[in-house]
Amino acid sequence: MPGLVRFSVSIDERLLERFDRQVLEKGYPTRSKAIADLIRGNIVTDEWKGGREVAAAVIMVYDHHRRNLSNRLTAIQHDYHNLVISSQHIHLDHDNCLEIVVVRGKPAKVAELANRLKATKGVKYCSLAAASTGGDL
Ligand code: NI
Repeated sequence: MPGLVRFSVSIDERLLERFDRQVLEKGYPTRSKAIADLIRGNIVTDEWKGGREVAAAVIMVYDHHRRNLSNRLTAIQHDYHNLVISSQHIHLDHDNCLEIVVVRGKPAKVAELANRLKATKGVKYCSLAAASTGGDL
């Protein structure tokens, strides 16, 4: 585990005041933790742009009563079986299902899977939560 280093930054005073308000509002224990999170966020953005292996969750809400929909969504996931690590199905209520599909792979393939799921008729909501495999964070 690498050690901590201190460094100084020169920044516009008003920008720092604004940042410190955000740090407070978001409940960060220290400014250092907030800055480290910003840097990590940038690294994850670069991982997605650079085509390196990433991790993500695809979250869907869909109509339980729609004929064959559950089977269609499962078939799409089988097309990407190399990506899919796990999936969880939650019966939200009598009519609605929520499904979380956890994936790991190249960003373009992950986005392709998410887009195919999203475009399926009967899917009410689908969102891709971009994450990282964590190695460089
Ligand atoms: Ni269900």
